[in-house]
Amino acid sequence: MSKMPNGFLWGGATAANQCEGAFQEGGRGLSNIDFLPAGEHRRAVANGTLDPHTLEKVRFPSRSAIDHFHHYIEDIALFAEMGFRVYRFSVSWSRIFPQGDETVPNEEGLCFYENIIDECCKYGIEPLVTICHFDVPEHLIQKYGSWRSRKMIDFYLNLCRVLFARFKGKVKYWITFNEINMILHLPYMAAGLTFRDGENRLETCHIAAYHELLASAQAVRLAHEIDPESQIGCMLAAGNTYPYSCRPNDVLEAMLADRENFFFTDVQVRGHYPNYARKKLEREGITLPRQPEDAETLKQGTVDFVSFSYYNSMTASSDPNLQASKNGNIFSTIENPYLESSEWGWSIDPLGLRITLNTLYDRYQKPLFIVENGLGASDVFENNTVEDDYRINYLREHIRAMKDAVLLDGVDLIGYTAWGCIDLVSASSGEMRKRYGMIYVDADESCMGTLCRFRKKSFYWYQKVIASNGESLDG
Ligand code: BGP
Repeated sequence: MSKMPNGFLWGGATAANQCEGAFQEGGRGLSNIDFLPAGEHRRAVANGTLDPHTLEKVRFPSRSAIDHFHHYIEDIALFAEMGFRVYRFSVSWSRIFPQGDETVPNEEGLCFYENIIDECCKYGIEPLVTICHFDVPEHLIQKYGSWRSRKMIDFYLNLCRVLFARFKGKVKYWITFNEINMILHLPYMAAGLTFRDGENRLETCHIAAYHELLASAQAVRLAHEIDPESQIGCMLAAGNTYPYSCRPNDVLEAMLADRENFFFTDVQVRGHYPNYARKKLEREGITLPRQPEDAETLKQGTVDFVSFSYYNSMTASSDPNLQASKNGNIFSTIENPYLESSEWGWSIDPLGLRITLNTLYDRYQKPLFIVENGLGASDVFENNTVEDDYRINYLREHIRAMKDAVLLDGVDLIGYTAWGCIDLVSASSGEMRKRYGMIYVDADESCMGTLCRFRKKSFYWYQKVIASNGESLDG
């Protein structure tokens, strides 16, 4: 009994902005991600404090990335060879609506995604489509101020309508927004938000988040109307926060930190703002631009499943002397002395995945989907391959913890997609050398190279894991 249940969806995940490149081909318009530079200014741009248009002599890695746009046939063939049953990818909004506020979509952009989906179907791979993964058309940012404007809901729904209608019967699983909680941490990267001097950032972020939550709820209804078979999910950057000690004050801090994230999924699963969030907004003096029909919209648009990324757990303390010095997936946190770290300083905590799965399942009682998990590392490419035992170890331990959550604890889990199954540009750092893939891409820090694809050792290891439905983890 150490296999995953029949039909478990094993696979991998990418995002348009980190792999497609070809930023001006096929009629694509510009988007926020085209202005996220590599190097020292990236963080300031991503959090909305530096206007990227003022920068000179910087490189924008997403513009070329790994050129998946021209390599998708070969890439999907490699995914099929690994045995993928699901491939998670995102659409680039500005490929379909180059400006964002048109009424007629760009046919060339739609054809591109149709081809990807058809390639997947050819191999029996289930497409899992993220509608918006850190992606806002530049024109919508300039003209409307992005998600701070309620008009964004309609533009987003136009995109959804086109996608749902075109891919009805081919795509069953959809995700409305990637890591929706990221809007509070990296508002430009996550949602195209920049701020004026003196503007109340927190208020703007919460207003924008409110619009995204309304948009997500309406997308769920729309998907079900167009295709009653479709399953539509929310997506959270997850990972529980542990109390630094068993001091009740630390336990409280950890609970409050978790709520900063759960608040989004609480709305998307339960259909209303939880009391703790209402109280917090009240205390912050933030008034959301509520309209009379909104409460019903949120109530009617609850999701079918809860998907999430998991890279690391976090630690909280009430002791002001303990600083959040440790990196993690976007959030910095207090170092947990019991855990080791990756090269990029993210803590490694496989058991934390079992804890997160159980927490989410206890909280929501909805099917879960792990749609990102993996190790970013700098690989040594030799003899046309990479001996990436460190990646295999990371994945093995996380998959083991996932199996315990499902087979011992009874968590209902739809699937597991390893992040960056093919090397791609890192979201937080913009680096190419922070690689997650089981497929190596010959591209240097400037995304230059032959762009040839090579199978790493982890490719063959994951192939066996999938073929044995999770039974064989030792290679
Ligand atoms: C998540 C994003 C992904 C991905 C991943 C790894 O936050 O959804 O887009 O990039 O983290 O992070 P990074 O690329 O910063 O190593």
